[in-house]
Amino acid sequence: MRGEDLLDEQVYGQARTDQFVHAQARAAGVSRRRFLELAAAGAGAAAIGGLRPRAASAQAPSDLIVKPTPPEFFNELGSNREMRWEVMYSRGYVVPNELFFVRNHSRTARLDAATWRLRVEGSGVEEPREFTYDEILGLPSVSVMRFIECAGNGRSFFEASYGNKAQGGQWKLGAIGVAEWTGVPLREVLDRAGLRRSAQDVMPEGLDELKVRRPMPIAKALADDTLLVYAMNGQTLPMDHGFPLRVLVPGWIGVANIKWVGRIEVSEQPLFSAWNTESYILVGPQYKRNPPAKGPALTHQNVKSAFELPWNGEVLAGRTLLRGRSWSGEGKISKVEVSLDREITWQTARLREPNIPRAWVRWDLDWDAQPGDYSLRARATDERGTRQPVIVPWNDQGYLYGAVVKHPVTVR
Ligand SMILES: Nc1nc2c(c(=O)[nH]1)N[C@H]1C(S)=C(S)[C@@H](COP(=O)(O)O)O[C@H]1N2
Ligand SMILES: [Mo]
Repeated sequence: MRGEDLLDEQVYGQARTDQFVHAQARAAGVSRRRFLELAAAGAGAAAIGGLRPRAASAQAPSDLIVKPTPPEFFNELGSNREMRWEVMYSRGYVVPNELFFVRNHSRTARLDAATWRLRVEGSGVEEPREFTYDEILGLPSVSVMRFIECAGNGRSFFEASYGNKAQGGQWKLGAIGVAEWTGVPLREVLDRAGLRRSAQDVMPEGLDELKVRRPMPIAKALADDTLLVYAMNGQTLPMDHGFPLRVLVPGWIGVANIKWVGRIEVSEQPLFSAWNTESYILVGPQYKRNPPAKGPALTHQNVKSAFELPWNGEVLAGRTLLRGRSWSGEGKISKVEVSLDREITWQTARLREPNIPRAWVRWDLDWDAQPGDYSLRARATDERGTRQPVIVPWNDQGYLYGAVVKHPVTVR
């Protein structure tokens, strides 16, 4: 199969599943049919070492995140901090590091760059090797503007659509940020370890307590903008965002962007972890099981929009600029429409440059705001023609809520 085909979510998921099933069956001497039965009975994941996520040990909340996260900037959700969208009102293109959301499966790892090493190994490379921090800083580098967005961003809105809460942190829309990321193309490092043409999957692993790791196909690993990042908005990568080094996988779900990376496994075989079999997969009536994963593995983020306004907040009556941002994991935004009257009419918002693919576009609309209660709507269309729908199919873990959000505000 050609590499690019694997960038398609369905093709990737199915290809990997088939390979895995065959390999397991062959190795274990069981028939493919028997293997599928086992997997369906839940034995599949248990048969593969270390697939189940361990629970994070209890920590004092103050110990979970290093940077200050005052309530004016952030909503607190356990070990995570959600950016409040009103802090972006009238700001520039990027989210300053101090305001960038934090999503930690356990807690921020405190690493020392002097002793830190990056190990690149596995059947997909000829010469496994280690890199020091200085060696990484000495490699060719690039800077790109891209978003990082949690797959669970918008999860809380499943409740309004379905009357049930999806499992996981109840984010509104603040689990996203755009920054200028500076680092070394992952390709440069893989090449220096003697990347084999037969390499299939690349799995970066974090040095945090849970060793968070998740594979990507080689085609994505070799993309020009898939980076090993050491600077964020021109500053040394902050601890909470993965110091000394994190992965940037543009357009893909947040968890692909492994923080505190210490090891990269390159394999000629499909790779699996808890984060592409147990979580960050789609489980629900509309999705098929995909052994050893419980459902199709997520790849790209979808199309979303947010107003630069407080949630359930107040706006002063009179002429104002209604502002927001829209983004897509699959390309530039081509159109944004806003409804002030509960979807009776839609107006086209003005898009403001820059409009960078897999980052976001800022937009605005003149509004002569009259006193009253409003439920504002924004819907974006990306360059592939994907428009935000009215409703998205249910999935138990509440990923990829891309439907139009009803944003309550009061004008006084
Ligand atoms: N090692 C490691 N990498 C990680 C995580 C983690 O818990 N551990 N969280 C992931 C998730 S789920 C998201 S959404 C992004 C969040 O990046 P940020 O905290 O820099 O905003 O990091 C990803 N990388
Ligand atoms: Mo995430």
